[in-house]
Amino acid sequence: MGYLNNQTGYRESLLDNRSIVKKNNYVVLEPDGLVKNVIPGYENCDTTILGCPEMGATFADYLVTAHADGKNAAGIGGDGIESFLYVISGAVSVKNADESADLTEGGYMYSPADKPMTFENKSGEDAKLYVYRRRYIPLEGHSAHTVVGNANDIAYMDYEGMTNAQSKDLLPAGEDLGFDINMHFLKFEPGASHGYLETHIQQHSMYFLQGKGMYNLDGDWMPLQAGDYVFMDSFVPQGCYGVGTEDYIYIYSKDCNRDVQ
Ligand code: UGY
Ligand code: MN
Repeated sequence: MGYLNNQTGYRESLLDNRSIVKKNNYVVLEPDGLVKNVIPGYENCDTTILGCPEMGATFADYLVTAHADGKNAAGIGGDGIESFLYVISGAVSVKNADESADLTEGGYMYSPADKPMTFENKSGEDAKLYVYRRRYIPLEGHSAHTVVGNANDIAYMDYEGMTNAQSKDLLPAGEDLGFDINMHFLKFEPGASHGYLETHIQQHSMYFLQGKGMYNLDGDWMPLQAGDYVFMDSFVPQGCYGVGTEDYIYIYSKDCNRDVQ
C-alpha cells in the first residue's frame, strides 16, 4: 500500500471517496475530491467547476467560496448566457443592469442572457455560493427577466400529492414561458421518497443542502448527503428516499418550456 500516504490523511479519503463519473449518464462529486480551478473573472475566490459540457451537460455550474473581498466584477453570463447565483452560506452583494441586492443565506439572483451578473463579498467572512450558467434558448414573443429572492421566504408545496415530500420553485418558469430553466428545492422527511422512478428528457444539476438519503441513479443506489453534487443527463432513471433524523433537502436545476432542440 506504499502508494497511499497515511501520514497526511489521504489514505482514508482515497478509500472512502464516493465520487463516480459516468459521462453522458450521471456524475456524483463528493466534497473531498473537489479541486480548485482558476477561472478568469473570479478574484479571491476558490472556484470549482462541477457540471460542464465535458460531462454531457448543457450548462456549467460551480461551487465558489468567496473569501473576504472575493468577487467576480467581470460578470457571470451575458452574451447569450443566462446566470443564477444561490448563497449556500454567508453573504454577498449581487448586481446586474436591472437590480442590485445584498443576499444572505438562501438568497439568489437570476440574470437574463443579455445581462451579466457581478458579485462581491463585503461581509469580511467567507461566503459559499452555487453558480449556474447556460446558453439561453429564446422563444419568440417571450423573455426572461431578473429575479431576486430568498428561498427561506418561499413556502413549500406538497410534492405530487405527498405531504412528507415537498418542493418549492425559485423562478417563475411555471407561469412564464420566457424562462427556459427553473431552480427548485426538494425536501424529503426521513423515510419519504419520490412516488416513482423518474425518466425525463430534462437534465439536472443537484447540490445537497441538508440531510442524508439513498439515491437511485440509473439503477445504482448511492448514499448522498449534504455537500454532495450530482449531474444527471437526459432520461437517467432517478429517485430517492431520505434517511436519518433530519429532512433531506437539495437545490436542483431543470430545463423547461422548450421543444426538443
Ligand atoms: O423535478 C424533478 O424532475 C425532480 N423530481 N427530479 C428529481 O428530484 N430527481
Ligand atoms: Mn427529475
